[in-house]
Amino acid sequence: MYTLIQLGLTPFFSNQAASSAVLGRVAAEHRGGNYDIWAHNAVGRAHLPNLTTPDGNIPAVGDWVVLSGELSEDFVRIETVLERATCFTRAAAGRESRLQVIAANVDTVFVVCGLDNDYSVNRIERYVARVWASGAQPVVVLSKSDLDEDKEAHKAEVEGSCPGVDVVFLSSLSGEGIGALEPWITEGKTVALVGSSGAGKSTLVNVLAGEELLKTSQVSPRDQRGCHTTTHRQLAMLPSGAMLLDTPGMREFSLSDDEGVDEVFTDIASWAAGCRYRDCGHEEEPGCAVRFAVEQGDLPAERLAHFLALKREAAAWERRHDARQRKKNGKLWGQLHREVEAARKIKRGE
Ligand SMILES: Nc1nc2c(ncn2[C@@H]2O[C@H](COP(=O)(O)OP(=O)(O)OP(=O)(O)O)[C@@H](O)[C@H]2O)c(=O)[nH]1
Ligand SMILES: [Mg+2]
Ligand SMILES: [Zn+2]
Repeated sequence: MYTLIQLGLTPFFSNQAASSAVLGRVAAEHRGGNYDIWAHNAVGRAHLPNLTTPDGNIPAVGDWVVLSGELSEDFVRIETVLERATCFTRAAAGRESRLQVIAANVDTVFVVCGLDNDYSVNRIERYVARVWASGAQPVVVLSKSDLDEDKEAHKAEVEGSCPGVDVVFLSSLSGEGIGALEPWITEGKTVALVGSSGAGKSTLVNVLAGEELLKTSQVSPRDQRGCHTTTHRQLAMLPSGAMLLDTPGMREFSLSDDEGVDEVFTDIASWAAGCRYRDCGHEEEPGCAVRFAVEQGDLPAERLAHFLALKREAAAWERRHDARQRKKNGKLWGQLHREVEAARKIKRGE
């Protein structure tokens, strides 16, 4: 049982609610609008009858919410979702242009990547960009160091590709490097773990918790892929007083905007300051200092290629989203027009 402060409550959240409001934090989400809630010295369930709050919000794990009453009462409802301090989202799978909230109000995101077949610098860059966009601090956790002879070189490679981001390697099996996570797992802080299925996220949570809180399972021996063991997002309290938010492994996800991309590619941004045109796309434009840096061997061509690919991908998503939005607005106008026409007919007595 914990106080709200221990659960991570700060003035940013408490200032948004009346002092008499019953606050809680979403610890897990279940089907049918049911949520596990942590509140002041209480844990329990709350319900969201219409799947959204009266003001149209959908709570996510990590959210601070206003409850209709104490958790000890029957049928407690979630009334409001408080504004988020940070929010890690991704473009939802499928063609629909929708954003999915993966983790709300986390201080740090561990981007977990296995030092086995899972290892991919491009994927790490993509995740780190999303973390920068979320407002949380990214830390790259290279897991399964017991399987990798070149762990030092891989760590250096990731440090080079994500300037200013802490990178640690560790093994949940041997215990190597686990202590390096201490600065981020302190009392009242929340840390989300994201990455591919089988990267070792839940195993790491169990090691840090000192008990088997979460189910884990082996990656497939054939293609070394994980089998999506974790199926829902969930908070876990550590002995250190930090909260870990375990998430289901994600397949490749696309970027919904280019926020955070420049933060990962700060080197390209600083070369770009020398381009002739302020809005240089670093492709065909004359006087491009970025392409010049590549020609001079100061910037790896693959790094520029990946940067441009992420920018194009974000632009494509935004275009699709805009198109959908226009269609939706078009429908709305059509409906409004029909309603107005119907009202006129009634008025005219037709
Ligand atoms: N060799 C080695 N194996 C590890 C390590 N950490 C995790 N594993 C193994 O990797 C497999 C997958 O671990 P999980 O913790 O279930 O992976 P996950 O990231 O939670 O996967 P999903 O829940 O599917 O997203 C398990 O068989 C673990 O035992 C490690 O440090 N070293
Ligand atoms: Mg898992
Ligand atoms: Zn340029």
